[in-house]
Amino acid sequence: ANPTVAIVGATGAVGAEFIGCIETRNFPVGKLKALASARSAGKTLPFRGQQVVIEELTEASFEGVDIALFSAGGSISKKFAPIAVKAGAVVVDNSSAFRMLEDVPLVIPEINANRIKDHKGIIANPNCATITALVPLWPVHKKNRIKRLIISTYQAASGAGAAAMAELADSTKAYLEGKPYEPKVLPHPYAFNLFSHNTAIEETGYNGEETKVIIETRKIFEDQQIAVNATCVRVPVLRAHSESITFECEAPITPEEVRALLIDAPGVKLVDDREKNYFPMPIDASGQGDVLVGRIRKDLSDPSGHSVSIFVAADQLLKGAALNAVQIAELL
Ligand code: A2P
Ligand code: 11C
Repeated sequence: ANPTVAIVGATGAVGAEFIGCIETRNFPVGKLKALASARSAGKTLPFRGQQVVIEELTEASFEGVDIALFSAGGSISKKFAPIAVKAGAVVVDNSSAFRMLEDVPLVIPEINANRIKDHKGIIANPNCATITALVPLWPVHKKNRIKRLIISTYQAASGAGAAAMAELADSTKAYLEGKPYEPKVLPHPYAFNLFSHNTAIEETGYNGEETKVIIETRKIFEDQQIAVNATCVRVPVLRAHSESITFECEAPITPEEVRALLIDAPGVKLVDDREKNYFPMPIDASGQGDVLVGRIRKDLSDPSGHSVSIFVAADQLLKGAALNAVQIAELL
């Protein structure tokens, strides 16, 4: 029989995309359980032409569930993912709660699908900024080890949830109408502005998002020596993250070699038209599943010829979150 699938956080920005990906990819589902907070219980959402009644997430929610896709925040995952596993479900968790645990695979299917089989009930979906960078870097790393990586991100509202997307729209409207707007979700004015990522700054001087990119890269590439520097910034874009990436390889590498490695790489689409000045843009990345890659060029600050710079964009809610999780579920 087809599996019973639970969506934890079904009313959220990622939750809606879990359901969208299940529909568009024809993921076989016997029964869909939509779980959210008590605030949403009793409301309905559409699934394959029918209305599914949203249930309140409780400790009893996972009876009979085969696969549970979680995206309701780290504390909900911490409490309820072990309960789901105990009830017999396999959890694909989109939060950061379990990513760095040794017995939890951290999976990007294009890179390390082979790790899925090691799971003990929970498989972690990486951070969206990590996924967006690593999908195009993996074919390079496999061929010519990347020893150093510098990443600057331009991250969309969706990474902070549906309420942050609404805040971007509402505050922009207020700004254009000359009305005051008090930020409720993000810590700074969002309309016509950008700011350092809203996660807390740690002792290192790096914020939580930057630290995730650094440590998740090492775990996914299974390379503890790779040197990573990240600067993560929130920009007023709705749902696709962009990133400027410079990487230094162990052996010399040319932009042409990088292009050849990426042209047929899974999950990658080259958008690199110098004549038309047409490169990856979040508006093009939105709503599709590939990481767009362009601006492939020599890093002129490294005359030794070991370094290349690229610019990438990917839908944060799809490849950055829901699509990656559903791809993992498909492999399960
Ligand atoms: P709800 O809509 O009922 O609050 P986003 O990432 O877009 O902010 O969405 C967060 C998701 O997590 C929503 O589906 C939200 O449901 C869900 N959620 C938040 N708190 C809880 C909770 N205590 N129990 C279950 N689901 C929760
Ligand atoms: C953002 N990447 O864009 C974050 C959202 O660790 O999964 C997801 C945080 C995480 O703000």
